[in-house]
Amino acid sequence: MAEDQILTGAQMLVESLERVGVEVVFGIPGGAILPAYDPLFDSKLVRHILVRHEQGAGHAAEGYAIATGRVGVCMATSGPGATNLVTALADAYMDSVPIVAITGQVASAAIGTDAFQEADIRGITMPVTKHSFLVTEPDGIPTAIAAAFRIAGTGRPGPVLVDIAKDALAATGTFVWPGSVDLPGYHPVTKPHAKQLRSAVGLIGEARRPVLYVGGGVIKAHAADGLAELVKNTGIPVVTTLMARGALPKSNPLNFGMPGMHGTVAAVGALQRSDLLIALGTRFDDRVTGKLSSFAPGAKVIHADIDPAEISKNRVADVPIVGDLKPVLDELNELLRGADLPDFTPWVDYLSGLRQKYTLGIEPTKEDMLSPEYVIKRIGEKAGSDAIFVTGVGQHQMWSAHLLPFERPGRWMTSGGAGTMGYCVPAAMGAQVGAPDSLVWGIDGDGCFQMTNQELVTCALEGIPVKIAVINNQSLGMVRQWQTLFYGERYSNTDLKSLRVPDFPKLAEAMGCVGLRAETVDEVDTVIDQAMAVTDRPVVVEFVVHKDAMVWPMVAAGTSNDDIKIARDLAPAWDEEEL
Ligand SMILES: Cc1ncc(C[n+]2csc(CCOP(=O)(O)OP(=O)(O)O)c2C)c(N)n1
Repeated sequence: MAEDQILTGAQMLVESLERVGVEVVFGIPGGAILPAYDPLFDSKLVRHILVRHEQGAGHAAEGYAIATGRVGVCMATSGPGATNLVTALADAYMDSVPIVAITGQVASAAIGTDAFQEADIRGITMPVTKHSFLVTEPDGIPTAIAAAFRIAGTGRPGPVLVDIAKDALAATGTFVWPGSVDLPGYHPVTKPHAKQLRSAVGLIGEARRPVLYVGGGVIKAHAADGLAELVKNTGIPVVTTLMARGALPKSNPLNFGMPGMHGTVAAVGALQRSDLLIALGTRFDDRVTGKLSSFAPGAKVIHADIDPAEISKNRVADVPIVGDLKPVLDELNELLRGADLPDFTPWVDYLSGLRQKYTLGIEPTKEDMLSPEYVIKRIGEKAGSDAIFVTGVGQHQMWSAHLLPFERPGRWMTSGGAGTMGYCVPAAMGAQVGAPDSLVWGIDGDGCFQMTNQELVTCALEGIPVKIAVINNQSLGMVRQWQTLFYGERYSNTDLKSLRVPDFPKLAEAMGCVGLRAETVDEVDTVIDQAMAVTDRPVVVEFVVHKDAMVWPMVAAGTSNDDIKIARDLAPAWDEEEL
């Protein structure tokens, strides 16, 4: 389309979305956004996927963004449509996922009058968006869209809201596409400071027990290759947080697994006994640090992150490095290539000993019921490391984080920061849209699944053949686990009674999916094979599992990582003298 044409604001919106390269929008129309849906109907470039709940649109945009490395897009009308997006925006904000949410707003003259379906969505979402715009003139739409995509996808990625008044969509103006987007005050620092990098190398040279504490930022920065090289160059052990599973292959002997509340003994021990944390794209989250005052007490800290606000937020950094992790790692590798580093072998041997000693065995059944860990492990083994895995939140999420085959970055999607139940099904839908040729397995809890499973209708009708495993322990398992451990086994309101209500396979069939169920060990592989043979429809597989399985190891909330338990009332022996 030629520049300087007279268009409606709605046409400008669609033209702008096409210009920034949007392929797909997940959304639901309504009064205030309706003008935008009219030209969208004609777009040859932008596919609109009509979801069943706006929260689903938001998580789908997240799944799409993670699967493709692009900015995901969701759209909703004003008021309740927009407020239904809030959870997904908060989720994307906590996990630094680049999405743009476009919402219709009541006509500009009615803003502030409690008009029908009016909600101050900018105000509501201000704490959970990287930035937001309220557009009240058609001419403001192209600039807002260009800026929103730039902000969402650069620096530390995150969600951006563009709220557009209905009259701005309906009115006409001259379409002018901004050649460059001028954003005063927005200049993410990407190039790390050379002096800081040299200081980091100095600290590494003095360390005896260093650990690479790797967060999701490494994956966001597409810096996994640089990390692999750093590990190879230095022999420094690695722990990868929940968001960083896949940043280094799980099979790498220097990968000691996930730290944190449900981390491995080796990973938690590595952090606690370290004398140097090299923290990369991670934020010292309380789920990793446990009681902060006793976290890694003997360690100096090198902290590299693209967001300066993260540095020294929870733990003071001795060497702060602000920058994009790709150049950070490339330049560190350059400085460390051929460097004469201390021998870290005793330290690595100590951690390898912990890993060997505290690897948890997995039994297929417990009291004749399937064990959830066994089911999840089998799904991972049969799907393979090229599959994309998406989870809900709870016990099944933690078992997945331990047991799936993480060999590549960008194949793992989970709600880490917000811990949003209901994330799995819609995020898997978005991932499958972004990666149509990939095998996408969602691993969900029976509680989580009941929050957003209606998006399987969307999947069935739109030809999005995700596979969802419902790990049915008939309870809100993670909460039940806390009740077992900390509330004297008083199971207040965690029993979902979901043995046959809902009947998950029948519910799946009703939504246009294939529905399967496994209750015995023999059935597990059979139903996984059957599910993988279906390529034209979504599949839901219910695995009926034991409800008393617990996630171990565990650091109780608010306690020190030193008090990690490997089973109820059972602490690891640290064998300090071996260090
Ligand atoms: C939206 C939302 N509500 C409540 C919670 C609190 N919560 C965390 S885990 C959990 C239980 C999840 O149950 P289920 O989906 O069955 O998974 P399981 O733990 O049994 O594997 C709850 C209620 C949450 N994280 N998110």
